[in-house]
Amino acid sequence: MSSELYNDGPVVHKPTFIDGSSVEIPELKILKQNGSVYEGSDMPEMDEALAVKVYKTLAFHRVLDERMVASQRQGRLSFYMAALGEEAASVGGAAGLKSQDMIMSQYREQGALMFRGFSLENFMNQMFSNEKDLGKGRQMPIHYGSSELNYMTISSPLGTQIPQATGYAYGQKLQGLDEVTLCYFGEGAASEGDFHAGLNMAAVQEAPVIFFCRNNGYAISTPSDEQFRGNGIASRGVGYGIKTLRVDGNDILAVIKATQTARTYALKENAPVLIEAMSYRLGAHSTSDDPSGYRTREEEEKWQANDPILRMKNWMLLQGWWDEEQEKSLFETLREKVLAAVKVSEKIDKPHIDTLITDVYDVPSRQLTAQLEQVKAHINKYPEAYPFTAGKF
Ligand SMILES: Cc1ncc(C[n+]2csc(CCOP(=O)(O)OP(=O)(O)O)c2C)c(N)n1
Repeated sequence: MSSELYNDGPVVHKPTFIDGSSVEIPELKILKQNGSVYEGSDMPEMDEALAVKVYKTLAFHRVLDERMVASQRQGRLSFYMAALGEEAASVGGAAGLKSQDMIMSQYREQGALMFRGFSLENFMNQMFSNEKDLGKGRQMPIHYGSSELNYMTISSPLGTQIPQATGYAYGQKLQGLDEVTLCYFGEGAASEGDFHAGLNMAAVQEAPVIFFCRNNGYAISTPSDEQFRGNGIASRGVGYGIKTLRVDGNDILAVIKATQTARTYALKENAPVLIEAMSYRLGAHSTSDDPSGYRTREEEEKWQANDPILRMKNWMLLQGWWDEEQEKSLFETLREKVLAAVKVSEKIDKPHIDTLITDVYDVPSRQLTAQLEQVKAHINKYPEAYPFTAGKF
């Protein structure tokens, strides 16, 4: 292929810069904050049962976040990351997929896992690193994963899941499966080299992967105007030859519609899609952060008025699919359940010490086995210094 391919623009005879202002990126919006729908909107495929499931997932997300931030403040939990104000992006993304699709995420997309049915106990056991944790207590809280639910285990290094998602989707295509991979990341992570590798590879290898960027305005304390100077993340998709959609990330109907459309396109054309969901990180970056040091109350208040959960609730009320009575009882029940689950999970034993060396390799090496014996001898010598493990082996 030659460069003639893309010389379909006008010819000029003086040096002429092109810049972002020559590309306008529309933002898909379907639902207004008062619950009414913009005239002429294409609605997502969603019946009452799905809508109720989506709404209950959003509510669970809000309650879990509130309770776990509080638990961390009480010192019961080492760390937590809430997704306050951004719940529609992850829940809506998962609701636009089929259950066989793979999801690879960053760390603020627990809503997708909730939508897929990861149990309250599974969330708790991971956060409390106890012996029932599917990840055997090895990772920090919120690094969930579930092979049963096609949700790849989260890892901390930013952006690494992006080229991996491309590879996974390429494998799905080669096997002729009716599946796509959806890969979540933040606008900060999109500055990593892995973002560029992953998108270019997906375009060239024609992989059915949906790149789903949550643009919430901040990467910890870094505002997005210190992160990049282009027109968000969406403008980059065009440069890689990837079909791109920008969507209001606080509009659950728009997010579901965008994801459903992206899935259909990715499967039919064997090609990637980039979705940029515009939102705002209303809470702190994590329980180790305090945003009052780098942004204003006024800015936060403006976004509080855009609450995605309230927006969906208003729509559900107008549809006649929800009422205030159900609302009250749902939130009360959820709060009780989450609190009860904390009390159970925090008391469950830590994983057995032998699991320290399993899964490093397929079979523990001789060196690892010898090191474990040394650790055990040490603990036996100073049992009072190891309250969780002493006396267990
Ligand atoms: C490779 C790498 N660099 C730095 C970090 C530290 N870090 C953790 S989260 C974060 C900010 C990410 O921001 P963004 O991708 O916008 O997601 P958000 O937290 O806003 O949801 C950084 C810099 C990391 N985990 N990995």
